Amino acid sequence: MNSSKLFAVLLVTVLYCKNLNAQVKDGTYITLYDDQWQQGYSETFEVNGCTNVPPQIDDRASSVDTQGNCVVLCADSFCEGRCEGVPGSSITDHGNFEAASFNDVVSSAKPC
Ligand SMILES: [Ca+2]
Repeated sequence: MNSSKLFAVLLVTVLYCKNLNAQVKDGTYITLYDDQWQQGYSETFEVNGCTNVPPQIDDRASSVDTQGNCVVLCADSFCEGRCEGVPGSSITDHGNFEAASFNDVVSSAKPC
């Protein structure tokens, strides 16, 4: 096998693996709402590792729809500052962050 054939085989293998990886990747999507009880302005986004929330909902979230996933929400970007698991931790109700004194602070999220 000459080197250009070897290169072609490697390229195809890399592209195939990348594609395979994309197919098995299982994204966790959540929706943050500006108001309590999943009301008002909202942003739905993929939580893939530690993810900063979209700037439009930064420091605004008052409730969340985790779409059945367990997520950790943090008060600062890059999953720093105070973090609370949903469900779990002090946020036991997805609909009311105020009850956990966690209103209008969420800046990042990560899977549990
Ligand atoms: Ca809010």
